[in-house]
Amino acid sequence: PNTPSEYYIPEIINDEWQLKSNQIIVDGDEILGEGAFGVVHKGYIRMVDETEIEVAIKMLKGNSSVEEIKQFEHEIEIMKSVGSHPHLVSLIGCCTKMGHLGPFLVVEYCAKGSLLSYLRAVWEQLAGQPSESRYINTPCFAENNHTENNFSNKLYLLGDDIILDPQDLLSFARQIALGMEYLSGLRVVHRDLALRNVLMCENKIVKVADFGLSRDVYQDNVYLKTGTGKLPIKWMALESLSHQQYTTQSDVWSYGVVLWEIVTLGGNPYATISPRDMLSILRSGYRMECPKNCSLELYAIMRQCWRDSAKERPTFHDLKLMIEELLESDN
Ligand code: ACK
Repeated sequence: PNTPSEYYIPEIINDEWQLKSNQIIVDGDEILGEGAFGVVHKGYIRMVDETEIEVAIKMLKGNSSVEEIKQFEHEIEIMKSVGSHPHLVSLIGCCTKMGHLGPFLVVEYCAKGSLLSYLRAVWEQLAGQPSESRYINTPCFAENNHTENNFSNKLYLLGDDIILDPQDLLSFARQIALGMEYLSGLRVVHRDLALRNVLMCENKIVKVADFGLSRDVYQDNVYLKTGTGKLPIKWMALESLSHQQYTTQSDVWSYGVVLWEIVTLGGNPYATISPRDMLSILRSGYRMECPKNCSLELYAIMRQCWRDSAKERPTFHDLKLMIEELLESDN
């Protein structure tokens, strides 16, 4: 039940992460993302030497429930305990006071936004127009399979002058596996690993974000409302759908869907299947097909991630090694 937040007085943890409000400059005009109970703003942090660094500031909306505030505080605590890793979006500071801004969370700014929107932009450049189904026109891993189109092996992102090639796609997959290997080593389960939660920085560096459970529903159409909140059904492992079990091995299942999203340049998984039918369809043994232009080797990795039995799926360490092997053989 939603209790109004005015009755909730959060604990103020005065540690080195606590920021003072005069250190923070929120760019009120620049909203990076807006979800059901939170907003992500672009902002700046003023350092002691008066320099300013770009940051992303995640804050709750005014009408949040106690449950939402508690979840948010939980996310902050998880981020504090995780520390920094090159492939995880790291915490810069926070404010747990209920001020006119607080509580809020300050994380590093990833200039290119989510990898999902980035790859969809690449796809649109290629195809000339948006489409719900992005199975085709993905010229990755083109040597060893049935290419329908004669694209060159490089993808050009016009306007930005960035060239993206098949190696880059594998490199994204590797970087995500590295971040997840670290997170799983700390026994933190992500629960919402999906391309929309992978952010991109300069130099084709990608980082896993939103690992504190307080997921917000920035893309309403992919989360299905259930008794316990909204769930990203099409990224969820069988045991998460059937028994609400979330483990590192269910994150591995989601990683398999992420691989599929990368290869299809931001395709919609199980596009023709209703979220309500997902459990029975997966139980019947159905899995997504090999996307056109995806190598059989990479598809075999996805299929291992989607094994019924959680313990038979690879670990993130195994996945990192498998992707590295593909990267080497592609050279
Ligand atoms: O694809 P986007 O523009 O990039 O839309 C999402 C949106 O907010 C909801 O998550 C953007 N976003 C979130 N965190 C950050 C961040 N740390 N740096 C840059 N953009 C971010 C994301």
